Amino acid sequence: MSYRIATIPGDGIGPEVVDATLPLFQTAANTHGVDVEFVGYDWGSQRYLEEGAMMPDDGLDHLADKDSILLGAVGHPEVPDHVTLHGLLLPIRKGFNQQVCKRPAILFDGVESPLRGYEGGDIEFTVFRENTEGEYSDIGGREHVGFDHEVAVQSAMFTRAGTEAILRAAFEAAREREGHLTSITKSNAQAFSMVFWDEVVAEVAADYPDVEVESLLVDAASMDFIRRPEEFDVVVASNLFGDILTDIGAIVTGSMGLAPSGNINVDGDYPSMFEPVHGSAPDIVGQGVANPLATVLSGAMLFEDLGEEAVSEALWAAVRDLLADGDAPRTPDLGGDASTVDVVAALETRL
Ligand code: GGG
Repeated sequence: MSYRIATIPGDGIGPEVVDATLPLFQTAANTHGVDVEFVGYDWGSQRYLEEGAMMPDDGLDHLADKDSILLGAVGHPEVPDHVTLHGLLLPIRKGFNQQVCKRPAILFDGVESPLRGYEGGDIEFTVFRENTEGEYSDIGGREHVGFDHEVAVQSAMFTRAGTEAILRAAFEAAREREGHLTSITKSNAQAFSMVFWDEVVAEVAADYPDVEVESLLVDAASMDFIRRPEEFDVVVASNLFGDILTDIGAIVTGSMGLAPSGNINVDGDYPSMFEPVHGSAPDIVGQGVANPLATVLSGAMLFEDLGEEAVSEALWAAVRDLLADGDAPRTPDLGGDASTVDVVAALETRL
């Protein structure tokens, strides 16, 4: 098989982790008889500063004919965060109907959790985050700007189709793992959207009698991600709650630098997009020490999504093996002093 994959390195450490890992993906693919062509797009904050837009008006047209998309990071000290998100990341997620965001949190062998008493293999869950609506809906506005009576309104929109799509994806995953599902809400306070969410959970659950369902308020869930992370299996949450919870999931499993994600177009009409959960990390940009493993695992998820299981498995196995080896190089976020390229080179030898 042969694939064309769009790459958008983006801002900050995005180009460092994407540029370093593309040859690794090429090797993994070729080793398993898969051809890959990477088509790069230098969109992001630098383009915004020079031309006034993060990507061209017809940006989605450039991506639409690709088999998949790999993105690095967005965020720049001189560009407001809402501009970077609304100028690049969100138009792709929404424009390509990537309703399902899948974010695994795994405590790998050889990685230390900041939580006492946990070791490799103890924590492994996946958060399914609704990805195109909810609290990220572009509905609202500002009035009377600059006056004492200035108003800002931001509405959250939950559609039946979007809510059902994320819930079905999560229930399917729970069934496949023979596991259980935790639905996150704030339905005690948000009596419209979250009560609706609970109702759709109950409807969808009727189709999955084999899946045990637990419901948690997001405040309790945030606490329990730290207090009892080993008890989670498949977690499903709205756009904002999912974003917040996945940062907690990343840190309790050792580092933001290990957390991959996939933004999935479930009906296959448009390309899906894969990206490390971490942002552009301006504090370490240019030092060459960004952890490439979240990008490598995002690539593994990308190949799995394309149906290239062998390539995906090879990348997962290389990462597992590297982390389990106490003598292997690791970047400073994992307590080592290796560079991004050292880690990629050590992975290359394991493919
Ligand atoms: N690697 C993706 C990235 O740069 N994310 C930055 C971010 O702030 N994302 C917010 C979100 O995923 O909603």
